[in-house]
Amino acid sequence: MKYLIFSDAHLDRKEFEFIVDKYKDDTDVVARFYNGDSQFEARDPIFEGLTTVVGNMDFDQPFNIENVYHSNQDDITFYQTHGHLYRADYNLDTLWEQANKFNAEIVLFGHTHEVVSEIYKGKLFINPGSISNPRGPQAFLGGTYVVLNVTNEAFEVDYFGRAGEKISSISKIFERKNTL
Ligand SMILES: [Mn+2]
Repeated sequence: MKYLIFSDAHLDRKEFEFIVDKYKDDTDVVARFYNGDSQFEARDPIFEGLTTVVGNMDFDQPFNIENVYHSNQDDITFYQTHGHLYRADYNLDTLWEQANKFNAEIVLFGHTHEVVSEIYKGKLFINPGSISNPRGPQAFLGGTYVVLNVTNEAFEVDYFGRAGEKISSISKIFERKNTL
Protein backbone atom coordinates (compact mmCIF):
# COMPACT_ATOMS: atom_id res chain seq x y z
CA MET A 1 0.00 0.00 0.00
CA LYS A 2 0.96 3.66 -0.25
CA TYR A 3 1.48 6.39 2.33
CA LEU A 4 1.60 10.11 1.59
CA ILE A 5 4.19 11.99 3.66
CA PHE A 6 4.70 15.76 3.53
CA SER A 7 5.87 18.50 5.85
CA ASP A 8 6.76 22.09 6.64
CA ALA A 9 4.37 23.98 4.38
CA HIS A 10 4.82 27.18 6.41
CA LEU A 11 1.62 28.89 5.23
CA ASP A 12 1.87 27.66 1.63
CA ARG A 13 -1.80 26.72 1.54
CA LYS A 14 -1.95 26.40 -2.22
CA GLU A 15 0.75 23.74 -2.38
CA PHE A 16 -0.65 21.94 0.67
CA GLU A 17 -4.05 21.71 -1.02
CA PHE A 18 -2.50 20.66 -4.33
CA ILE A 19 -0.85 17.65 -2.68
CA VAL A 20 -3.93 16.64 -0.68
CA ASP A 21 -6.14 16.91 -3.79
CA LYS A 22 -3.72 14.92 -5.93
CA TYR A 23 -4.00 11.85 -3.69
CA LYS A 24 -7.48 12.19 -2.22
CA ASP A 25 -9.10 9.68 -4.59
CA ASP A 26 -6.13 7.27 -4.72
CA THR A 27 -7.45 4.13 -3.05
CA ASP A 28 -3.93 2.69 -2.76
CA VAL A 29 -3.08 5.47 -0.29
CA VAL A 30 -4.11 4.18 3.13
CA ALA A 31 -2.70 7.00 5.28
CA ARG A 32 -1.68 10.61 4.79
CA PHE A 33 0.93 12.04 7.15
CA TYR A 34 1.66 15.73 7.57
CA ASN A 35 4.72 16.20 9.80
CA GLY A 36 4.05 19.69 11.16
CA ASP A 37 4.83 23.37 10.73
CA SER A 38 1.89 24.41 8.57
CA GLN A 39 1.18 27.43 10.81
CA PHE A 40 -2.53 26.76 10.20
CA GLU A 41 -4.97 26.34 13.08
CA ALA A 42 -5.38 22.78 14.31
CA ARG A 43 -9.13 22.89 13.60
CA ASP A 44 -8.54 23.98 10.01
CA PRO A 45 -10.55 21.67 7.70
CA ILE A 46 -7.44 21.30 5.57
CA PHE A 47 -6.29 18.59 8.05
CA GLU A 48 -9.34 16.39 7.47
CA GLY A 49 -8.17 12.85 6.81
CA LEU A 50 -4.56 13.66 7.69
CA THR A 51 -2.45 12.31 10.54
CA THR A 52 -0.56 15.32 11.83
CA VAL A 53 1.66 16.61 14.62
CA VAL A 54 2.70 19.92 16.11
CA GLY A 55 5.69 21.80 14.74
CA ASN A 56 7.79 24.40 16.50
CA MET A 57 5.99 27.09 14.49
CA ASP A 58 2.49 25.74 15.25
CA PHE A 59 1.14 27.55 18.28
CA ASP A 60 -2.35 26.05 18.36
CA GLN A 61 -2.68 23.62 21.29
CA PRO A 62 -4.77 20.70 19.98
CA PHE A 63 -2.03 19.26 17.72
CA ASN A 64 -0.45 16.03 18.97
CA ILE A 65 3.26 15.92 19.79
CA GLU A 66 3.54 12.46 18.29
CA ASN A 67 1.45 9.75 16.66
CA VAL A 68 1.87 6.00 16.46
CA TYR A 69 0.08 4.49 13.48
CA HIS A 70 -0.13 0.78 12.79
CA SER A 71 -0.98 -0.32 9.28
CA ASN A 72 -2.79 -3.63 9.35
CA GLN A 73 -2.53 -3.83 5.57
CA ASP A 74 1.26 -3.91 5.62
CA ASP A 75 1.76 -4.95 9.26
CA ILE A 76 4.09 -2.07 10.04
CA THR A 77 4.13 0.60 12.71
CA PHE A 78 4.91 4.25 11.99
CA TYR A 79 6.15 6.76 14.53
CA GLN A 80 5.51 10.40 13.55
CA THR A 81 6.75 13.59 15.18
CA HIS A 82 7.98 16.95 13.94
CA GLY A 83 11.49 16.45 15.33
CA HIS A 84 12.28 19.64 17.25
CA LEU A 85 11.59 17.90 20.58
CA TYR A 86 13.87 14.98 19.72
CA ARG A 87 17.03 16.67 18.48
CA ALA A 88 16.37 15.97 14.81
CA ASP A 89 18.76 18.78 13.93
CA TYR A 90 21.70 16.89 15.42
CA ASN A 91 21.35 13.14 14.89
CA LEU A 92 18.77 10.38 14.65
CA ASP A 93 19.48 8.72 18.01
CA THR A 94 16.95 10.60 20.15
CA LEU A 95 14.24 10.04 17.55
CA TRP A 96 15.26 6.39 17.35
CA GLU A 97 14.91 5.95 21.13
CA GLN A 98 11.44 7.51 21.12
CA ALA A 99 10.22 5.50 18.13
CA ASN A 100 11.61 2.34 19.67
CA LYS A 101 9.36 2.74 22.73
CA PHE A 102 6.46 1.99 20.39
CA ASN A 103 8.26 -0.71 18.38
CA ALA A 104 7.94 1.47 15.29
CA GLU A 105 9.99 0.46 12.30
CA ILE A 106 9.30 3.59 10.25
CA VAL A 107 10.09 7.05 11.66
CA LEU A 108 8.50 10.11 10.03
CA PHE A 109 9.73 13.60 10.81
CA GLY A 110 10.32 17.06 9.36
CA HIS A 111 11.67 20.22 10.97
CA THR A 112 15.08 20.33 9.28
CA HIS A 113 13.52 20.89 5.84
CA GLU A 114 16.17 18.50 4.50
CA VAL A 115 15.53 15.28 2.60
CA VAL A 116 16.34 12.10 4.57
CA SER A 117 15.62 8.50 3.65
CA GLU A 118 17.84 5.92 5.26
CA ILE A 119 17.81 2.85 7.42
CA TYR A 120 19.44 3.65 10.75
CA LYS A 121 19.79 0.93 13.38
CA GLY A 122 17.01 -1.12 11.84
CA LYS A 123 14.44 1.63 11.37
CA LEU A 124 13.54 3.47 8.18
CA PHE A 125 13.78 7.24 8.71
CA ILE A 126 11.94 9.50 6.30
CA ASN A 127 12.06 13.27 6.16
CA PRO A 128 10.13 14.34 3.05
CA GLY A 129 11.81 17.76 3.13
CA SER A 130 9.76 20.95 3.09
CA ILE A 131 7.20 21.53 0.33
CA SER A 132 7.76 25.29 0.45
CA ASN A 133 11.08 26.15 2.08
CA PRO A 134 13.65 23.45 1.30
CA ARG A 135 17.14 23.45 2.80
CA GLY A 136 20.27 21.39 2.44
CA PRO A 137 21.75 19.63 -0.57
CA GLN A 138 18.34 19.03 -2.20
CA ALA A 139 17.09 22.60 -1.76
CA PHE A 140 17.63 23.30 -5.45
CA LEU A 141 14.68 21.00 -6.18
CA GLY A 142 12.41 23.74 -4.83
CA GLY A 143 10.39 21.64 -2.39
CA THR A 144 9.66 17.92 -2.02
CA TYR A 145 7.27 15.36 -0.57
CA VAL A 146 7.18 11.55 -0.40
CA VAL A 147 4.93 8.70 -1.37
CA LEU A 148 6.08 5.53 0.42
CA ASN A 149 5.07 2.34 -1.34
CA VAL A 150 5.22 -0.76 0.86
CA THR A 151 5.35 -4.22 -0.66
CA ASN A 152 6.03 -7.59 0.95
CA GLU A 153 9.72 -7.24 0.15
CA ALA A 154 10.51 -3.56 0.03
CA PHE A 155 9.99 0.03 1.11
CA GLU A 156 9.99 2.26 -1.96
CA VAL A 157 10.55 5.88 -0.94
CA ASP A 158 9.50 8.00 -3.91
CA TYR A 159 10.20 11.72 -3.81
CA PHE A 160 8.11 14.22 -5.76
CA GLY A 161 8.48 17.93 -6.51
CA ARG A 162 5.95 20.71 -6.04
CA ALA A 163 4.31 20.06 -9.39
CA GLY A 164 3.84 16.39 -8.50
CA GLU A 165 6.67 15.19 -10.72
CA LYS A 166 8.65 12.17 -9.52
CA ILE A 167 12.30 12.86 -8.66
CA SER A 168 14.07 9.61 -9.44
CA SER A 169 17.54 10.85 -8.45
CA ILE A 170 16.68 10.88 -4.74
CA SER A 171 14.05 8.12 -4.63
CA LYS A 172 15.26 4.91 -2.98
CA ILE A 173 14.26 1.30 -2.43
CA PHE A 174 15.08 -0.51 0.83
CA GLU A 175 14.64 -4.21 1.50
CA ARG A 176 12.21 -4.86 4.34
CA LYS A 177 14.45 -7.57 5.76
CA ASN A 178 16.91 -4.81 6.72
CA THR A 179 14.49 -3.31 9.23
CA LEU A 180 13.62 -4.69 12.64
MN1 LIG B 1 9.69 24.12 9.68
